[in-house]
Amino acid sequence: MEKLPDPGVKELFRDSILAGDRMASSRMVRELLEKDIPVQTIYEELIKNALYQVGELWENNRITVAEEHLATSVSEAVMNELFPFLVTRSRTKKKVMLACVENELHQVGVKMVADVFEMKGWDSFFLGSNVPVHDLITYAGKVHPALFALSASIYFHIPDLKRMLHEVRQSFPEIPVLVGGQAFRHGGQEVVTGDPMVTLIPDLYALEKHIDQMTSRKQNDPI
Ligand code: B12
Repeated sequence: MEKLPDPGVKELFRDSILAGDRMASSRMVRELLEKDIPVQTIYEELIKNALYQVGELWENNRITVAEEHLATSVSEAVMNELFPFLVTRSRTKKKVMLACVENELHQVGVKMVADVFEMKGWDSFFLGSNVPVHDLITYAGKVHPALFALSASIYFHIPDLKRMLHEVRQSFPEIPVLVGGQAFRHGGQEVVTGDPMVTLIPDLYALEKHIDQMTSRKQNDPI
Protein backbone atom coordinates (compact mmCIF):
# COMPACT_ATOMS: atom_id res chain seq x y z
CA MET A 1 0.00 0.00 0.00
CA GLU A 2 1.32 3.45 -0.94
CA LYS A 3 1.97 5.43 2.20
CA LEU A 4 2.35 8.84 0.56
CA PRO A 5 -0.76 10.66 -0.70
CA ASP A 6 0.84 11.35 -4.10
CA PRO A 7 3.47 8.80 -5.22
CA GLY A 8 4.76 11.37 -7.76
CA VAL A 9 6.26 13.34 -4.89
CA LYS A 10 8.98 10.67 -4.58
CA GLU A 11 10.45 11.52 -7.98
CA LEU A 12 10.04 15.24 -7.43
CA PHE A 13 11.86 15.02 -4.12
CA ARG A 14 14.69 12.90 -5.57
CA ASP A 15 15.14 15.42 -8.37
CA SER A 16 15.06 18.39 -6.03
CA ILE A 17 17.73 16.99 -3.70
CA LEU A 18 19.87 16.12 -6.72
CA ALA A 19 19.48 19.68 -8.00
CA GLY A 20 20.49 21.01 -4.57
CA ASP A 21 17.14 22.78 -4.28
CA ARG A 22 16.85 23.01 -0.53
CA MET A 23 13.83 25.32 -0.63
CA ALA A 24 11.71 22.96 -2.79
CA SER A 25 12.82 19.89 -0.82
CA SER A 26 11.93 21.56 2.44
CA ARG A 27 8.55 22.72 1.08
CA MET A 28 7.62 19.19 -0.08
CA VAL A 29 8.33 17.79 3.36
CA ARG A 30 6.36 20.53 5.11
CA GLU A 31 3.38 19.92 2.83
CA LEU A 32 3.41 16.24 3.80
CA LEU A 33 3.55 17.16 7.48
CA GLU A 34 0.55 19.46 6.95
CA LYS A 35 -1.29 16.42 5.53
CA ASP A 36 -0.49 14.57 8.78
CA ILE A 37 1.95 12.15 7.15
CA PRO A 38 4.07 10.74 10.01
CA VAL A 39 7.76 11.65 10.11
CA GLN A 40 8.69 7.92 9.96
CA THR A 41 6.82 7.65 6.64
CA ILE A 42 8.51 10.78 5.29
CA TYR A 43 11.89 9.36 6.29
CA GLU A 44 11.28 5.87 4.87
CA GLU A 45 9.22 6.55 1.76
CA LEU A 46 10.57 9.93 0.71
CA ILE A 47 14.10 10.57 1.98
CA LYS A 48 15.47 7.02 2.25
CA ASN A 49 13.87 6.05 -1.04
CA ALA A 50 15.40 9.09 -2.77
CA LEU A 51 18.87 8.42 -1.32
CA TYR A 52 18.74 4.76 -2.38
CA GLN A 53 17.94 5.94 -5.90
CA VAL A 54 20.80 8.44 -5.70
CA GLY A 55 23.05 5.48 -4.81
CA GLU A 56 21.91 3.56 -7.88
CA LEU A 57 22.42 6.58 -10.15
CA TRP A 58 25.92 7.04 -8.71
CA GLU A 59 26.74 3.32 -9.06
CA ASN A 60 25.70 3.48 -12.74
CA ASN A 61 27.74 6.64 -13.39
CA ARG A 62 24.61 8.65 -14.19
CA ILE A 63 25.44 11.33 -11.61
CA THR A 64 28.71 12.67 -10.22
CA VAL A 65 30.02 12.30 -6.69
CA ALA A 66 29.34 16.05 -6.34
CA GLU A 67 25.63 15.54 -7.02
CA GLU A 68 25.47 12.60 -4.61
CA HIS A 69 27.14 14.71 -1.88
CA LEU A 70 24.75 17.59 -2.56
CA ALA A 71 21.67 15.34 -2.43
CA THR A 72 22.84 13.94 0.91
CA SER A 73 23.55 17.35 2.38
CA VAL A 74 20.12 18.69 1.34
CA SER A 75 18.49 15.59 2.87
CA GLU A 76 20.33 16.12 6.15
CA ALA A 77 19.36 19.80 6.14
CA VAL A 78 15.69 18.94 5.65
CA MET A 79 15.84 16.36 8.44
CA ASN A 80 17.35 18.91 10.82
CA GLU A 81 14.46 21.27 10.10
CA LEU A 82 12.00 18.60 11.29
CA PHE A 83 13.24 18.47 14.88
CA PRO A 84 10.66 20.90 16.36
CA PHE A 85 7.85 18.90 14.68
CA LEU A 86 8.97 15.50 15.86
CA VAL A 87 10.16 16.03 19.43
CA THR A 88 7.54 15.09 22.04
CA ARG A 89 6.81 17.03 25.20
CA SER A 90 6.34 13.93 27.32
CA ARG A 91 9.81 12.57 28.04
CA THR A 92 10.74 9.10 29.29
CA LYS A 93 14.02 10.32 30.88
CA LYS A 94 15.71 7.43 29.06
CA LYS A 95 18.85 7.93 27.02
CA VAL A 96 20.00 6.21 23.86
CA MET A 97 23.52 6.55 22.49
CA LEU A 98 23.81 6.17 18.73
CA ALA A 99 26.90 5.77 16.59
CA CYS A 100 28.28 4.47 13.34
CA VAL A 101 30.97 1.85 13.74
CA GLU A 102 34.59 2.79 13.17
CA ASN A 103 35.37 3.60 9.50
CA GLU A 104 31.70 3.96 8.64
CA LEU A 105 30.82 7.32 7.06
CA HIS A 106 27.12 6.72 6.31
CA GLN A 107 25.28 8.47 9.10
CA VAL A 108 21.86 9.42 7.70
CA GLY A 109 20.13 6.13 8.62
CA VAL A 110 21.18 6.17 12.26
CA LYS A 111 20.28 9.89 12.45
CA MET A 112 16.75 8.84 11.45
CA VAL A 113 16.87 6.25 14.23
CA ALA A 114 17.86 9.00 16.72
CA ASP A 115 14.88 11.08 15.61
CA VAL A 116 12.44 8.18 16.11
CA PHE A 117 13.72 7.86 19.68
CA GLU A 118 13.15 11.61 20.21
CA MET A 119 9.60 11.13 18.92
CA LYS A 120 9.13 8.45 21.52
CA GLY A 121 10.33 10.79 24.29
CA TRP A 122 13.88 9.47 24.64
CA ASP A 123 16.96 11.71 24.83
CA SER A 124 19.21 10.81 21.91
CA PHE A 125 22.99 11.15 21.94
CA PHE A 126 23.78 10.94 18.23
CA LEU A 127 27.56 10.66 17.78
CA GLY A 128 27.45 10.36 13.98
CA SER A 129 29.92 8.68 11.68
CA ASN A 130 33.18 6.79 12.35
CA VAL A 131 33.10 6.66 16.17
CA PRO A 132 36.17 5.10 17.83
CA VAL A 133 35.12 2.26 20.16
CA HIS A 134 37.22 3.55 23.04
CA ASP A 135 35.60 6.99 22.89
CA LEU A 136 32.11 5.55 22.67
CA ILE A 137 32.76 3.54 25.82
CA THR A 138 34.34 6.42 27.72
CA TYR A 139 31.48 8.75 26.85
CA ALA A 140 28.85 6.12 27.70
CA GLY A 141 30.45 5.92 31.16
CA LYS A 142 29.52 9.60 31.62
CA VAL A 143 26.05 9.57 30.06
CA HIS A 144 24.76 6.18 31.31
CA PRO A 145 22.50 5.35 28.37
CA ALA A 146 19.71 2.77 28.70
CA LEU A 147 20.43 1.56 25.18
CA PHE A 148 23.03 1.64 22.40
CA ALA A 149 22.17 1.85 18.69
CA LEU A 150 24.98 1.01 16.26
CA SER A 151 25.00 1.31 12.49
CA ALA A 152 27.03 -0.20 9.64
CA SER A 153 26.29 0.35 5.95
CA ILE A 154 29.27 -1.27 4.27
CA TYR A 155 29.53 -5.04 4.41
CA PHE A 156 33.30 -4.81 4.94
CA HIS A 157 32.62 -2.95 8.20
CA ILE A 158 30.96 -5.99 9.77
CA PRO A 159 34.27 -6.89 11.53
CA ASP A 160 34.37 -3.32 12.96
CA LEU A 161 30.82 -3.83 14.20
CA LYS A 162 31.76 -7.18 15.69
CA ARG A 163 34.65 -5.58 17.58
CA MET A 164 32.52 -2.66 18.76
CA LEU A 165 29.78 -5.01 19.95
CA HIS A 166 32.29 -7.14 21.81
CA GLU A 167 33.80 -4.15 23.63
CA VAL A 168 30.46 -2.53 24.41
CA ARG A 169 28.99 -5.79 25.74
CA GLN A 170 32.10 -6.36 27.90
CA SER A 171 31.99 -2.86 29.37
CA PHE A 172 28.20 -2.61 29.75
CA PRO A 173 26.77 -6.17 29.89
CA GLU A 174 23.46 -4.88 31.30
CA ILE A 175 22.76 -2.44 28.44
CA PRO A 176 20.92 -3.75 25.35
CA VAL A 177 22.20 -2.90 21.87
CA LEU A 178 20.25 -2.36 18.66
CA VAL A 179 22.08 -2.71 15.37
CA GLY A 180 21.10 -1.94 11.81
CA GLY A 181 22.17 -0.68 8.42
CA GLN A 182 22.68 -1.84 4.87
CA ALA A 183 25.74 -3.92 5.76
CA PHE A 184 23.22 -6.65 6.64
CA ARG A 185 21.81 -6.74 3.11
CA HIS A 186 24.64 -9.09 2.19
CA GLY A 187 24.80 -11.24 5.32
CA GLY A 188 26.61 -10.61 8.61
CA GLN A 189 23.64 -11.62 10.78
CA GLU A 190 25.88 -14.07 12.64
CA VAL A 191 27.46 -11.17 14.58
CA VAL A 192 24.16 -10.52 16.33
CA THR A 193 22.77 -14.01 16.82
CA GLY A 194 23.26 -15.84 20.11
CA ASP A 195 23.27 -12.73 22.28
CA PRO A 196 19.77 -11.92 23.59
CA MET A 197 20.90 -8.38 24.45
CA VAL A 198 21.65 -7.56 20.78
CA THR A 199 18.81 -7.02 18.29
CA LEU A 200 19.01 -6.41 14.56
CA ILE A 201 16.33 -3.97 13.32
CA PRO A 202 15.79 -3.43 9.58
CA ASP A 203 13.91 -0.14 9.38
CA LEU A 204 12.04 2.62 11.20
CA TYR A 205 8.70 0.79 11.21
CA ALA A 206 10.25 -2.20 13.00
CA LEU A 207 12.13 0.20 15.27
CA GLU A 208 8.95 1.96 16.36
CA LYS A 209 7.36 -1.38 17.26
CA HIS A 210 10.48 -2.41 19.15
CA ILE A 211 10.53 0.82 21.20
CA ASP A 212 6.83 0.40 22.03
CA GLN A 213 7.43 -3.21 23.12
CA MET A 214 10.38 -2.16 25.30
CA THR A 215 8.23 0.52 26.94
CA SER A 216 5.25 -1.77 27.59
CA ARG A 217 7.56 -4.53 28.91
CA LYS A 218 9.02 -2.08 31.41
CA GLN A 219 5.57 -0.84 32.48
CA ASN A 220 4.44 -4.44 33.12
CA ASP A 221 7.57 -5.38 35.06
CA PRO A 222 6.79 -6.20 38.73
CA ILE A 223 8.07 -3.44 41.02
C1 B12 B 1 25.23 9.31 0.81
C2 B12 B 1 26.11 8.11 0.55
C3 B12 B 1 27.46 8.21 0.89
C4 B12 B 1 28.03 9.41 1.63
C5 B12 B 1 27.57 9.34 3.13
C6 B12 B 1 27.50 10.71 3.79
C7 B12 B 1 26.63 10.77 5.01
N1 B12 B 1 26.50 11.98 5.52
O1 B12 B 1 26.07 9.80 5.53
C8 B12 B 1 29.57 9.22 1.42
C9 B12 B 1 30.04 10.09 0.30
C10 B12 B 1 30.44 9.46 2.64
C11 B12 B 1 29.65 7.76 0.96
C12 B12 B 1 30.82 7.05 0.89
C13 B12 B 1 30.93 5.74 0.43
N2 B12 B 1 29.94 4.99 -0.08
CO1 B12 B 1 28.06 5.51 -0.02
N3 B12 B 1 26.28 5.89 -0.29
C14 B12 B 1 25.56 6.92 0.00
C15 B12 B 1 24.09 6.70 -0.42
C16 B12 B 1 23.86 7.38 -1.77
C17 B12 B 1 23.02 7.12 0.56
C18 B12 B 1 23.23 6.61 2.01
C19 B12 B 1 22.00 6.93 2.82
O2 B12 B 1 21.98 7.91 3.54
N4 B12 B 1 20.91 6.15 2.66
C20 B12 B 1 19.62 6.45 3.29
C21 B12 B 1 19.54 5.87 4.71
C22 B12 B 1 18.30 6.41 5.41
O3 B12 B 1 19.38 4.45 4.57
P1 B12 B 1 20.12 3.40 5.52
O4 B12 B 1 21.49 3.85 5.84
O5 B12 B 1 19.93 2.07 4.92
O6 B12 B 1 19.32 3.46 6.89
C23 B12 B 1 18.06 2.83 7.06
C24 B12 B 1 18.16 1.39 7.57
O7 B12 B 1 19.29 0.69 7.07
C25 B12 B 1 18.12 1.51 9.06
N5 B12 B 1 19.35 1.68 9.82
C26 B12 B 1 20.55 2.17 9.47
N6 B12 B 1 21.36 2.18 10.53
C27 B12 B 1 20.67 1.71 11.58
C28 B12 B 1 21.04 1.51 12.92
C29 B12 B 1 20.09 1.00 13.81
C30 B12 B 1 20.46 0.81 15.24
C31 B12 B 1 18.79 0.69 13.35
C32 B12 B 1 17.78 0.18 14.31
C33 B12 B 1 18.43 0.88 12.00
C34 B12 B 1 19.37 1.39 11.14
O8 B12 B 1 17.34 2.67 9.30
C35 B12 B 1 17.35 3.55 8.19
C36 B12 B 1 15.88 3.86 7.86
O9 B12 B 1 15.25 2.71 7.39
C37 B12 B 1 24.08 5.14 -0.52
C38 B12 B 1 22.98 4.53 -1.38
C39 B12 B 1 22.06 3.70 -0.48
N7 B12 B 1 21.53 2.62 -0.99
O10 B12 B 1 21.82 4.02 0.68
C40 B12 B 1 25.52 4.82 -0.95
C41 B12 B 1 26.12 3.47 -0.57
C42 B12 B 1 25.68 3.05 0.82
N8 B12 B 1 27.56 3.76 -0.59
C43 B12 B 1 28.26 2.81 -1.09
C44 B12 B 1 29.67 2.83 -1.24
C45 B12 B 1 30.30 1.69 -2.03
C46 B12 B 1 30.46 3.87 -0.69
C47 B12 B 1 31.97 4.01 -0.71
C48 B12 B 1 32.75 2.70 -0.48
C49 B12 B 1 32.33 4.68 -2.05
C50 B12 B 1 33.81 4.86 -2.28
N9 B12 B 1 34.32 4.10 -3.22
O11 B12 B 1 34.45 5.65 -1.63
C51 B12 B 1 32.23 5.02 0.41
C52 B12 B 1 32.47 4.34 1.79
C53 B12 B 1 32.71 5.33 2.89
C54 B12 B 1 32.81 4.70 4.25
N10 B12 B 1 34.03 4.42 4.71
O12 B12 B 1 31.83 4.46 4.91
C55 B12 B 1 27.40 1.62 -1.52
C56 B12 B 1 27.50 0.50 -0.48
C57 B12 B 1 27.49 -0.91 -1.04
C58 B12 B 1 27.64 -1.89 0.15
N11 B12 B 1 26.57 -2.10 0.91
O13 B12 B 1 28.67 -2.39 0.39
C59 B12 B 1 25.99 2.31 -1.64
C60 B12 B 1 24.80 1.36 -1.36
C61 B12 B 1 25.88 2.89 -3.06
C62 B12 B 1 25.73 1.82 -4.11
N12 B12 B 1 24.55 1.67 -4.66
O14 B12 B 1 26.64 1.14 -4.45
N13 B12 B 1 28.42 7.29 0.60
